[in-house]
This record gives sequence, structure tokens and C-alpha cells, in this order.
Amino acid sequence: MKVLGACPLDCPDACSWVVTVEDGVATQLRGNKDHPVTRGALCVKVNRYLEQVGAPDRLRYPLRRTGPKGSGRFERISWDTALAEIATRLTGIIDEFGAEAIWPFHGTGSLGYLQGMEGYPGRRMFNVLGASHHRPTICSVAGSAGVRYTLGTSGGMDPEDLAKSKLILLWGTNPLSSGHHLWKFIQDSGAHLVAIDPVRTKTADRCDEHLAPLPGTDAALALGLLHVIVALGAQDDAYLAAHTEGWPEFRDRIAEYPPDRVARITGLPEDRIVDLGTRIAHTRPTAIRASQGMQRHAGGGMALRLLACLPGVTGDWAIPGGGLHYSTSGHFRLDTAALIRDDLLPHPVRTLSMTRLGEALLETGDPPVKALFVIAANPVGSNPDQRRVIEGLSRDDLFTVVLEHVATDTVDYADIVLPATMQPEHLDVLAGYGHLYLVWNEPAIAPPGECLSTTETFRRLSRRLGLTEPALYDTDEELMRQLLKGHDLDRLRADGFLAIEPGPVPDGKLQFVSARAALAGHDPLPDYTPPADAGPGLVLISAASHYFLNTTFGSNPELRRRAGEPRITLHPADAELRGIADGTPVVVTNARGSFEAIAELSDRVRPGVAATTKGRWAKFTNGATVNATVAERDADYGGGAVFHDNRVEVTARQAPAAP
Ligand SMILES: Nc1nc2c(c(=O)[nH]1)N[C@H]1C(S)=C(S)[C@@H](COP(=O)(O)OP(=O)(O)OC[C@H]3O[C@@H](n4cnc5c(=O)[nH]c(N)nc54)[C@H](O)[C@@H]3O)O[C@H]1N2
Ligand SMILES: Nc1nc2c(c(=O)[nH]1)N[C@H]1C(S)=C(S)[C@@H](COP(=O)(O)OP(=O)(O)OC[C@H]3O[C@@H](n4cnc5c(=O)[nH]c(N)nc54)[C@H](O)[C@@H]3O)O[C@H]1N2
Ligand code: SF4
Ligand SMILES: [Mo]
Repeated sequence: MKVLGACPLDCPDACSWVVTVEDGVATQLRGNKDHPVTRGALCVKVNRYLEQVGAPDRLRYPLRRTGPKGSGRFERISWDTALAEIATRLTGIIDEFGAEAIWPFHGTGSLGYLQGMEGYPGRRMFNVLGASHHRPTICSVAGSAGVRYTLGTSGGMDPEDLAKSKLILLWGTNPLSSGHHLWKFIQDSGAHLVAIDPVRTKTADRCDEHLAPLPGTDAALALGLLHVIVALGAQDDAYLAAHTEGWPEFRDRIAEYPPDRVARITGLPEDRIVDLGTRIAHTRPTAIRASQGMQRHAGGGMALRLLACLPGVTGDWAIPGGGLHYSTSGHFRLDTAALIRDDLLPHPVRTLSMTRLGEALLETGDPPVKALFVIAANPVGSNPDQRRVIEGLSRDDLFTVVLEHVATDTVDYADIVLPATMQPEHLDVLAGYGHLYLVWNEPAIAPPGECLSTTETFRRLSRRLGLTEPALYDTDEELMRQLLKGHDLDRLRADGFLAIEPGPVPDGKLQFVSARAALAGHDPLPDYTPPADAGPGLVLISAASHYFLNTTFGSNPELRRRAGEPRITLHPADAELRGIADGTPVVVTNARGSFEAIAELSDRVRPGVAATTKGRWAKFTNGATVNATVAERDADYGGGAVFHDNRVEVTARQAPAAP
């Protein structure tokens, strides 16, 4: 039997897959050949997904902690006992502190609307209780807000249209590792390819040109390129007059960024800026692909706001194959309000920001966070300021419930662990953020042990809490119909995917001057915002690993073997200054914390910049990962995280004393 499903992981490609089931066992997982973007292939990580489904470390039963927090010692308990204990603790906390002391903390482990999606499952129950709301700030919000200020929508060009481009700027994006299905369209274009990335990535290797600006200086680079374009008179006056607002003011702002100034800010040679600006001026259509990596900076929102402005000046937004592709999620019009039912709230509640977990657990009062539900997230591994996150999770008076597949670093701090189903075991639907299709996931096999879907877990917990609101007991099929109202559900289910009609881009006139930005207290005009973590040391970028997806797969033996030990790439000149040779064990430190790695010397990073990857588990790496050094600080827009705005020092580790 073949069953159509979808990869649930936080990846733009949202692949459609086919599970082969024999005698109730999933024996093969393949990409769906019919899906126009998946085109029959998954990726190096998800080719091992079935291995994960049956992994020896898969959580199969509810657990109760027996050792101290962090010890990872648990005993098996029944679902009845687990739900009774959770209900008793929640009721006590609500009586003493009010329901806002409860934080449903959602991650991006699954982008399924029913089982994951950063805050949808369980939201109805938490709303009935009046728990705090969760704001998913860890990934893409700063850039989305920036794009929205310019375009009125966070959706951009159809990524498949990249095949029509003549010039593609791969700006702070590494698709060959972080969503490789886009590469086919990029290749088909035959376009001149320019990588703009402080690191020479796998993707940069395949481009015609690579520019390595200093991290966090992209907004200045965009303004400098626009300066060159305007100096050549290559702006599209007809487009500007008909489709944009605020051009005269923006033009004045651009004038403040001549190439020599931009060269000083970005650390790029002036002639490279002039050459690229000239190439853009003369090439229609030009497309920009920028993704989440480059907005993990103090000025990340501004940077994306500006990248959305650039095709407005050249008129590329009006040409198929021109424009900006940041995320397509803004194009999906699903009835999420009907799914999450915020109308069930008894009164307005506070919103807690995902990236501020350490602060919320250690400092926030009125009420303090007393109960934490971690759903499809691994904050010990993924959040900034790992030391403070661990300190917060270690609080004895905090009641923590973790819904998981495997015993992550975060599970070790749980009071109660609930085993969750994996994708071939539950019903779900996804919207890609790198294409324009809904993707259906039909359950293919029975879950192992006593794993339950997240939706079912919350139905049972609602019953245990004695809640009477009927909406809490809607089945998965009912939830699906409410969410997908107006879409052809039967076709989606039969084909496994369904193309959606994108909204207009820009939505209304393109705003160089944004009244909405001004209202939110920001500069009404786009500008360059310098990095926040200034001073001595190296700027450390910790981007996507080729072998893990965030911390997911971090315990898969084969992927761990292929990823090797944690490494930090240093420019030979920076290494020499510190007496570090290739292969030297080093410690990477700043005021927030430190982690260990092996130094790798390479000119893939420019002097002043160091690179490592995200996704490691602290319990396999001496108790700390790169996020021990990252600040819990907000980007300019939306409270986004600033993982790459991070100064560190690197020193050789003392050789261990002989035994
Ligand atoms: N294999 C794999 N795939 C993934 C993920 C993963 O962990 N592993 N993560 C998934 C997730 S959650 C997301 S959000 C997406 C992210 O997808 P991407 O945005 O493509 O991923 P990143 O590797 O985080 O960042 C891309 C690039 O931005 C560069 N960069 C960092 N700072 C700057 C800067 O200031 N300026 C410029 N120009 N470039 C900069 C980095 O060096 C990196 O090469 O990928 C998804 N796909
Ligand atoms: N240094 C550094 N840190 C980063 C980043 C970076 O670039 N650099 N990137 C950030 C980004 S872009 C993101 S999106 C975040 C991601 O951070 P998180 O949201 O914490 O994502 P993961 O680390 O993948 O952890 C997700 C967990 O969900 C579990 N899971 C998967 N599916 C389900 C399900 O259906 N139900 C349940 N209950 N659990 C499930 C998985 O087993 C996994 O342990 O990390 C951020 N952290
Ligand atoms: S992680 Fe991305 S590329 Fe890999 S299977 Fe999932 S959606 Fe496709
Ligand atoms: Mo992400």
C-alpha cells in the first residue's frame, strides 16, 4: 500500500512524500514524483526519517521524572496517571497564580497545522483556561515584518518563477543545505548567480560570484547597490510613479549611501559594489532569494524591508522572474482563526515571546511562569542564552510537560514527558514556505507503544480537566474542514498536494515610506541598523547544518557520524593571531557562556568572522552548544532572535592532564 504524506520539518520545501506500507509496517519513504517542487526526491536528513520513526530512543510511553531536573532519569507511568497529575498541578497553579502562569511553548518541530505550527495544537484548550499566548519569534518574524512594511504582504514572488530570472542574488541563503529543491529552478534559469554571504557555503561554491560582506551589514549593501542603480539612471520611473509611495524621500536616503561609504561599512571592495549595482541596473528580470539566516541580526527586519524595496526601484516586481522570494507563507489564506479559536478566551491574556524563555522563567512576574508545556520544541538546544534557559528550566517550582519523540536535552528537564506521534502516524496538512502548494499528510501506520497525536493529547487533557466547551473535542477531520474551508479538500487528499492562488505583490502600492513602520515606532524610511554585539572578537555565525534540521536528528547515529565533531571555521589569519592550528581543540567564549569545538582553518570565512552550525545536542557536547554564547536580545522588528549577531573569542583548549 502507498500512502501520501508530507515532510513536517521546518524547511521551505514542504515535500510531498509517499510511504510504502507492508503488513502495517512502513518499509519505504520516497519523495512524490508528481509534486512539482519535490519531484521525487527528499533530502539527506529525511531519507533517514523512517529510521527515526523506529529509533531505539523513540519515546513510547508517558514518563515521570525520578531524578533531579536535568538528570534525565524517568519512570514509565500510564496515560491516566500522567493526565491526572498534569490536571492536578494545572488546577493548583491556576488557583494560586491564575491561568496566565501557564505557557504553552511551541517550536517548529512540525509545521503541520494540527500537530505543530508554532502554536496551533492545544491552543483551544489553553484559550478556554486563559493561559498566556505564545509568540513564535525564533525563526523568521523580523524579516517577515520588514517585507510586510514594504509590500503590505509577507508573500513574495513564486519561487518557481526563478527559472525565468536572468540575474539571481542568493542573499544570505544556502539552499543546497537548507532547502535544496529550489536549486532546480535556479539552475533552469541559466541566470548569472551571485552569492552574498559572509561564509563561502556549498551554495556560494556553485555561484558565478561571491560577495562576503561583514555580518549584519546587508541593509547598507542594498542601499549602496541602489545608489549605483540610481546614479546610472536605471530606476524604472514608470513603475515608481504608478506602483510605489515615497520615492522622493527614499531617493534622498539612498543618496546617503555612496559606494565608498558602503565599502567601509560592509568590508567589501568598492569596485565589487559598483560592478554588482551596474549588473543589476542592466539586467531584467533580477530576482533576490533571501531567507531567514540573514535576518538573525539587530537590523534583520530592516535588511529584508530594503531587499523588498530594491525590485520596486528597478521595476522587477512587475516582471515574471523578478522580485524577492523570502517566504511564500503570506500567500496561504487558511482559516487559522477558526482553528485556534481565540474567541474562547475568557479575557485578554499576555503574550510571551519564544526567544525570551530565559528571561520569562527567571525574571517575569505577575504572574510568574509556573507551568511550561513544551510542544515540538527543544529550547535547551535551539534557544539563545542556553545557560539561562537551563537555569530557568531547573527551577524546582516550575512544572514542565514536554511532548516529544525522543529524549532531547529539554526532555531531561521535564516533570512529565508525553510521547507524541510522528508524521506517518497522524493526520495533518502543511503549507510550504518555499512554494505555493498545500501538502496533505494521511496517517500510514499505527503509532508505536502509547504515542498519541498532539490533538488527541489535548482532547484527553481537556476531558481530565472537566472542560465542557464542545470545540475542544472536535476530531482531526473536523479541525481540517474548519481550517481549509473554501479549499478543495477532496482533491488535496487524493493528490497529496494542491496549488494555491498567490495574492498580489505588492498588495497595494509598494511603501518606501511606511506609515505602519512609523506607527510601530520605527524609521518611516528604510535605513541601515548596525550590529548590536560590537567590540573585539570574532563575529560567529551558526547557520544550518547539512545533516540536522535545527536539533532534530541530533541523536541519529548515522547523521551524527556524517556531521562529525562540532567545528568552528576560522580564517588562517585570525587563527594565527590566536596560536590555533587546523584541528586544534578550542573553547569558544564570551560573557554569556562557552562551548567546545575543533578549529578548522579556511578562507571560507573572511577575517573577523567565524562559522559553525546549529543543531548539536548539549548532552553529547559536554553540556553546552553554540547557543550558550548567543544573546537573548530582540532584533529590530517583531522580537526576532539574533543568533548571528554574536561576538566570541576563541582559544586553544588546555591539553587534558595525563591520567
Ligand atoms: N539542513 C538543514 N536545513 C534547514 C535547517 C537546518 O537546520 N538544517 N533549518 C531550517 C530552518 S528552521 C530555516 S529558518 C531555514 C533557514 O534557511 P537559510 O536562511 O538558508 O539558512 P541559514 O543557514 O540559517 O542561513 C543562510 C545563510 O545566511 C548567512 N548569513 C548569516 N548572517 C548573514 C548576514 O548578516 N548577511 C548575509 N548576507 N548572510 C548571512 C549564513 O552564513 C548562511 O549561509 O532552513 C531550514 N532548513
Ligand atoms: N545558533 C542558532 N540557533 C538557532 C538557529 C540558528 O540559525 N542558529 N535557528 C533558529 C531557528 S530558524 C529555529 S526555527 C529554531 C528551531 O527551534 P525548535 O523549535 O526548538 O526546533 P528543534 O530544535 O528542531 O526541536 C523541535 C523538536 O520537536 C520535536 N517534534 C517534531 N515533530 C513533533 C510533533 O509532531 N510533536 C511533538 N510533540 N514534537 C515534535 C522534535 O523531535 C524536536 O526535538 O532554532 C533556532 N536556533
Ligand atoms: S527537510 Fe526539507 S528537503 Fe528534506 S524532505 Fe523535508 S521538506 Fe524536503
Ligand atoms: Mo527556522
